[in-house]
Amino acid sequence: MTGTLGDAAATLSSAVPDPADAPWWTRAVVYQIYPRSFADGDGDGFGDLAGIRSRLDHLADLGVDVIWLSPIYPSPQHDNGYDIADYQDIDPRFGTLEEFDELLAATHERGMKLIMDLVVNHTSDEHAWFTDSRSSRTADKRDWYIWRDPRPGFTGGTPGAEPTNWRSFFSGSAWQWDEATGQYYLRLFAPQQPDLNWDNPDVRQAVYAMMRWWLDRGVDGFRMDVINLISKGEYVDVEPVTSGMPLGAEQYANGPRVHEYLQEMHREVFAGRDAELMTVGETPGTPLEHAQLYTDPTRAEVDMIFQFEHVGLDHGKGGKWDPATLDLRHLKANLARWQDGLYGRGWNSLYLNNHDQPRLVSRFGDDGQAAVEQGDVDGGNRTRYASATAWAAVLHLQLGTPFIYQGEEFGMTNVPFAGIEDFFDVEAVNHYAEAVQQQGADPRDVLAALRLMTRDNARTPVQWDDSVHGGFSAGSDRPDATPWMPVNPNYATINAAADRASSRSIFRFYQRLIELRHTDDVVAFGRFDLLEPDHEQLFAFTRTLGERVLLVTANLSGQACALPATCRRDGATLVLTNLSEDERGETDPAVLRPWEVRVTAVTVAATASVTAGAPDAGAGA
Ligand code: TEU
Repeated sequence: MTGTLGDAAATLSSAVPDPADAPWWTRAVVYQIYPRSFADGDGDGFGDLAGIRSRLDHLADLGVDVIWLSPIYPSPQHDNGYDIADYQDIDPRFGTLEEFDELLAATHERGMKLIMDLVVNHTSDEHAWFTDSRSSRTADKRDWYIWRDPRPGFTGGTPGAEPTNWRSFFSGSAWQWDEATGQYYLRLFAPQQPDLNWDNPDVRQAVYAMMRWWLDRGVDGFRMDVINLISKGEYVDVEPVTSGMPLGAEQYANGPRVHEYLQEMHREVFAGRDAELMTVGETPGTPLEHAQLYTDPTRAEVDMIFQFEHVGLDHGKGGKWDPATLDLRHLKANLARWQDGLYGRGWNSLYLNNHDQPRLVSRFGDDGQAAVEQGDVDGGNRTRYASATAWAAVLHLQLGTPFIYQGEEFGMTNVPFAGIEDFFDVEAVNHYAEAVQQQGADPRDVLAALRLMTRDNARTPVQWDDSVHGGFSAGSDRPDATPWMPVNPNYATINAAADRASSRSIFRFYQRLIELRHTDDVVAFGRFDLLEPDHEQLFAFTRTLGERVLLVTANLSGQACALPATCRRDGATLVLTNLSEDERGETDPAVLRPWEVRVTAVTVAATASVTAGAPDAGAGA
């Protein structure tokens, strides 16, 4: 393991945040926008800043505090913008810097903050830095990237000549042959995404200057893309290990100088203004021990990270493309370990989906699509509502900062992709090519895995209403513009307008969860304690802050389940449920219905003091 864990761990702080002076983001909820697919303001079938601007009130109504924008910078879009050709401008498909400033102002006017996506482990191969670097071996910026000679005894560009046996996240080797200069460059992702050499101080200073430029423009922080991969170790072959990370990761995940560079970044970019800002590091392949280092406030690295262990528990031995059934006990154990492990030491982010993961309700819940196909639209929507809200509650009522991915707030589902031609994502397309064409896998098996796990499940246009293409271009002068990616065919019944008009509204349930985090400090700061860890249907836990205890009990299955005595408290007050008015009337305190969530509160000192008539517990229904 790299990154000097030992001695650093000894110096970790252990201070539970005091609600009185805790950072603002400890009570915040973040909403992620994937601009390509959020809303099309100019009728070209491609999402943009004008489209986002036109839907800001949807976010303000939801009650979120921060908007995270996935990349909007000039990019050839080989990886949908995560291949940046110019860090200090806006891709014309999304708009202009002026439009960005207007969007930022409109966001701030609504009391929300906006954080940008910082993608600095790699650039686009069309970035001027790389154009210079690949121009010749003696180019000024040659050392801004990672170049290596072919493996000794091999002719460059031939199989096996790659400097090490490392693999890319997007299939194939992590090295790209450059005929012109006769060397390979490292690219952990696509060939069009060469890795920057962070050991070069000029690279770091150029990145810090760019970050300060955006902060001076008024943005409120950054989501940092694969920030734990920036410090590489030894460029040597490695033995295959099953880690969910590509071959070679042990040489660059949480590398030797990563913490040093993040502390330097904090000094150079955030020092003196970090109280108003928020940073979240995306850190695939990061164990809890490193997370404690990254998020320990006394170390001044990042405020929180995205851990990946909990979104890898339904990956079989063959990794993400070998889907396996999720065992709820494993997920509970993992989340509880992170809740305990960062309590008073760092800070968690809370997410179950984003632009890289399948849709939450389809993956973890029951999206009701099977029932709909049988003609039972109501039944399908009822199940989708119940399972989406049950999972939302168990996620949002944990300790940490919740992240909502666009469309999650009204239960968008995975997509019934037919053939390989329906996929757009470089990760999926490359995997299919490698598995079928190179490894001779049965295309039906590969497609079945792609349908379940592809990132494209998260990338279809947002379904605003039941008008043409789900209203994706409704705000433009060409509302029937053909979207860059087809809208999910279920948009006629699953869309924001229908959900908000429904008696069972997932949107209203999220509003209630966000309101609870804003108003009840036991949600933002209470200690987490898991109950019934071995129960296969039930996810139950308490949150305790002083005398106030919140009890969360959720049946995360399609079958009713008895509520153990450990999960019942006398004199408890109902705070939140996803049951409708009439269903609540027939509730059996000892049984949870399929996908029922029940949140109650007690005051441990004197139960009598529990506030009678707590605000309307029955959100959404
Ligand atoms: O993702 C990094 C990352 O871990 C993912 O590639 C992940 O391994 C994969 O999606 C799981 O299937 C970040 C961005 O979020 C992603 O969209 C980019 O493609 C990637 O970095 C490269 O910038």
